[in-house]
Amino acid sequence: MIVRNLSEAEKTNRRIVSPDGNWESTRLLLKDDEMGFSFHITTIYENADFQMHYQNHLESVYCMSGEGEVETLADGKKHPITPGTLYILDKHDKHVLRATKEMKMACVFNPPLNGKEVHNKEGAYELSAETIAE
Ligand code: 9YT
Repeated sequence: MIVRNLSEAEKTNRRIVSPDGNWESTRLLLKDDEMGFSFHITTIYENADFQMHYQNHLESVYCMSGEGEVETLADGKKHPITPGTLYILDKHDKHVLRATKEMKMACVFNPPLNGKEVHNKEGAYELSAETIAE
């Protein structure tokens, strides 16, 4: 069994701060753990408004606190996000995420992230990235 704690992990290099200033993410479970998915606790900062397109990954995102919306760009639909909302990017959907209040999200990625990924210019993660050494 593997047991990890968020407050402890936040003090390590598992905490990744996005250079674009929109979010930070503590990556609690990664590819090296060999579970077939990764699991992160992500903070989307208040007033963040940015586009993503996970061409190489599927992602599910569960809102634990805060408030915002996610817009799918293919159809222009805006979905409100409040605590309890789960959005599932099952079609590699190009989307915009907006936070009206800082949001805490639990995120699952398939395939799992290596560790150090930040978005490329298309808002995707590359399949190869540096791992986090403990
Ligand atoms: C909700 C979302 O996709 N935020 C971007 C960061 C990502 N969840 C991550 O890398 O943990």
